[in-house]
Amino acid sequence: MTVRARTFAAVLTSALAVTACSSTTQPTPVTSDSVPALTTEVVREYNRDNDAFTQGFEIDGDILYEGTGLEGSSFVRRTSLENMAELDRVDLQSDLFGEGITVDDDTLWQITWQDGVAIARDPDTLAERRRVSYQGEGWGLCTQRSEDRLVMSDGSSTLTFRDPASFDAEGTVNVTLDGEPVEQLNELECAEDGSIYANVWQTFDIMRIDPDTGNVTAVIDGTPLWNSMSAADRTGADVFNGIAQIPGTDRFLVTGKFWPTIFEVRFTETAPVGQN
Ligand SMILES: [Ca+2]
Repeated sequence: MTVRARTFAAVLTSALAVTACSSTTQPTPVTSDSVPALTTEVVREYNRDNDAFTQGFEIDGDILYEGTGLEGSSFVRRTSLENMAELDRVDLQSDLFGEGITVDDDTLWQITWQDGVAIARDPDTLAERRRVSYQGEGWGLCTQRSEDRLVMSDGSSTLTFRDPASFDAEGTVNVTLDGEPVEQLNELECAEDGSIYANVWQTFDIMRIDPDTGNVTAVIDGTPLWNSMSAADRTGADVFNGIAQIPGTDRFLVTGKFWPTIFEVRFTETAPVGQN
C-alpha cells in the first residue's frame, strides 16, 4: 500500500484498538456557523465484497460505475443498480494507480493519481479508446452536463474545469469555507442541482460546493455511517470516499475504500427519530 493508502487505516486501526470504539480519536467533523450542517439519513444499505479501493463512483442510467485505486489492483467496473450485480470489470495496467471516473455521454473518463494519464473508455464495454496526459495529480472527477465541462480535484483546494472531449484545462475555482481553503478535496459528484459534492480525504466530511464561487454551501458529516458499521466490517476499511447521485432523486450512494457497505442516503438537516 502507498503512504496515502496506509495513513488513515493505521490511524483508525490504532484508534479503535486503543480506545475500544471510542469516537474521540476519529476525525473531527468540520463545523461552521455560516453554512448548514447536514447529516446522512440512511434509506437503504447494500452489502458487497470489500475488495474495492473506491476512488470514483457515479451512476449513469441504471448502471453504477466505479473506479478503484492502488498500483497493481486498480480496476473500473459496471454494476447493475437494480440488483448490484457486477456486469463488467476491466483492470488498469499494473503500473497505473486509478482515481476518479465520470461518464460524459459516450465517454467514460478515468484519471490516475500521479501518472498524469487520463483514459477515455467506451462506457458500455469499458474498452480503452485513447489516452491524454495532464499536469499534476488526479483525485476526483465528475461531469457538469449543464456547463458541458468536467470537474477534477487534485488533492488541493482547487477544482479544475476541463473540456469533456479534449480533457484540456479551461479554468479553476478555489474552494473555501468561511474564506479558508478546503484542502484535500477527493471524490466528486456533480449533482443535478448544480452543486458539487466532495469527499475530504481522511475525514468523514462531504462538502457541498457552489462551483461558480467555490464557496462551501453545506457540510455533511458522514461519521454516523462509519459508526453504524460493525467492528468486523471496519476491519481493513479505509477512508470515506465515493458519492453518486441516483438520477432524478434526492438520494445518493456513498461508500468508502474497502468498505463492505454502500449506503443509500439523503443529506438532511437533522436525522429523523430512529435514524443514526
Ligand atoms: Ca462521483
